[in-house]
Amino acid sequence: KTYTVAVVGATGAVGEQMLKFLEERQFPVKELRPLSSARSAGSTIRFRGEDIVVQEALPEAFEGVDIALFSAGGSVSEKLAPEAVKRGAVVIDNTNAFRMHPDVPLVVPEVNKEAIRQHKGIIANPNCSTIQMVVALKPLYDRYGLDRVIVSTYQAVSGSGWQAAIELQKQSQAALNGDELPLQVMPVGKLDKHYPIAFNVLPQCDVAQDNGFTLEEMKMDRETQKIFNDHEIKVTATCVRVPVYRGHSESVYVELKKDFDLEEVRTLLSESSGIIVEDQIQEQIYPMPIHVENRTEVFVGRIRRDLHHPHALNLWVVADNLLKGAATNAIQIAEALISEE
Ligand code: 11C
Repeated sequence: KTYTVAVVGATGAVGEQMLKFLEERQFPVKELRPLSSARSAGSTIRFRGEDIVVQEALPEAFEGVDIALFSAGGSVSEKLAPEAVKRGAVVIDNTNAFRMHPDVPLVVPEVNKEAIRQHKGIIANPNCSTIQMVVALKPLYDRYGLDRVIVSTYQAVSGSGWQAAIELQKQSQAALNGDELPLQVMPVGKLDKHYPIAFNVLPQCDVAQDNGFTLEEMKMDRETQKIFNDHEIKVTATCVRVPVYRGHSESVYVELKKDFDLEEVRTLLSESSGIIVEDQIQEQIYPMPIHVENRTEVFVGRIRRDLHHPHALNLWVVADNLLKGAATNAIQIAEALISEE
């Protein structure tokens, strides 16, 4: 069987990777329909050696679509995902729009693939920072039980889209030339106040919440509980933007429910699907964003027993935020979906 697949946000940072990945994984595409805002409509994308014109994402564009991959921002998904579902498509949504909706499964295939079956037209792809963390936590959760997690992130600018990546480049050049820095996107494009990301770190990756956390930090807590279907897991996150183009890194402190053997932890992680362990600090071997670009796995290193808590360990987790953090996970969901048919 082959499928008509729409990609909404086809010209964006994640959309581009979705197209590339559909092609690389030989997803059974009968017709590809790249969709975008009116501004980018009319441009072309290349898919399987052909130039395909990008159409404006209007409700009618979903006629005959089997699977619609959305990555064009929450407001676009809110407006158009129901239109796609109405016309018979299954939506895999990469935005925050429906993730917490009780009828919408939130899926990381390595953790809760079976949740896909409960969909009522929309399946949500979690936030990039959550995805890579839960992939690393899953084997530990299954073997030892998970009590609490304290995570600090080091997030790449591409998480905010290509405009942010361009801003990092322009600011870096301007700073080295001693010129005034262009300030338009970071830390949060839609807010009025902007700070440099070049030669800086920004302790804000999304809008502020009333409790003093940012939305990105709250996503890491709530999404983790929903993906594991365990509302006892406690996640405290501090999300930070760093001047890296691609690849989110995370320092993760994990309190398990029982004691563990460190070698067993290394074996468990390295034998788990989607994880690569790079952990030889004496040899200076550990994951780094510069090494994970275009890789679909989650990389784990710096695995060490906590100095104080008897059941706690510390991990360093790195993944390509545009791939496993977004496009790869979405296509894996699509693959799992069609494998059920
Ligand atoms: C970032 N995690 O790096 C964000 C991007 O909820 O899907 C993805 C936002 C989301 O800024």
